[in-house]
Amino acid sequence: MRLPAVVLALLVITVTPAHAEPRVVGGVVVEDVDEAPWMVALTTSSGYQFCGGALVGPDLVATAAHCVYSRTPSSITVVGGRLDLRTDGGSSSVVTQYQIADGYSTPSRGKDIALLTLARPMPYRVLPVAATTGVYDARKVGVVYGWGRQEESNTDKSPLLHKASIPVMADEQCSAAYARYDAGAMFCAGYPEGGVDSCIDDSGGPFVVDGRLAGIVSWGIGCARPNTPGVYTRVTTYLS
Ligand code: 4AZ
Repeated sequence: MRLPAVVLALLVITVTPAHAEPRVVGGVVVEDVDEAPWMVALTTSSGYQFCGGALVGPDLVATAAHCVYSRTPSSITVVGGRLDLRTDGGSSSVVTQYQIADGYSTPSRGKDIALLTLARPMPYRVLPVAATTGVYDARKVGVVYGWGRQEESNTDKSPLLHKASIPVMADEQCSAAYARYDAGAMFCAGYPEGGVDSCIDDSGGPFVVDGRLAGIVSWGIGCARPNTPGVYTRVTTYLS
């Protein structure tokens, strides 16, 4: 039997779960640098991307402490203005020094934030830092950006920047998921049914609410699992 294309399309739409596309996990490709001009990749000197970050000043990058604490500043290259990491577009700079939040030990204990100073300022629009805790109201929707895994157990990474919109989760729901949850240091984002999340190598990347840096990809159990949200550094606790 031959079905008209429009009927086939409807069948496909009905049987595809809402958040099933394998992208960040469940996201889409960022098509235009102007959508996220402040997004940067943290790479090794040989160009291997291991974390994300956001320009919060021309020569200042906010990222996760756990992305940098075991590395020397000069071994970290920051790449800006480049969506496709196979290209040499945009600009890059080594890090001259970094500051990690006082008392940082592991992501699940909080304080998972670092500020990197670049050897060369970058000519891109910076991301303002959230100024009020209203950005953490449950059901505010943020956008997370990264070059990380598109599925929890698939180590293939896309060289293309991805983004996904994810709602902030209420503290009570996050505490139910994680005994270690500390509402002063973190917040959670995710759907109860899972499907959309940050994942390995998205760490350090921005969670943007109302055009401002509200969170930094920090930790979680796996990626995009049901009732297992991603955990983000609560930026307003540490930066102003
Ligand atoms: C990680 O290991 C990681 N699903 C990042 C984000 C999340 C989990 C793990 C959140 O870099």
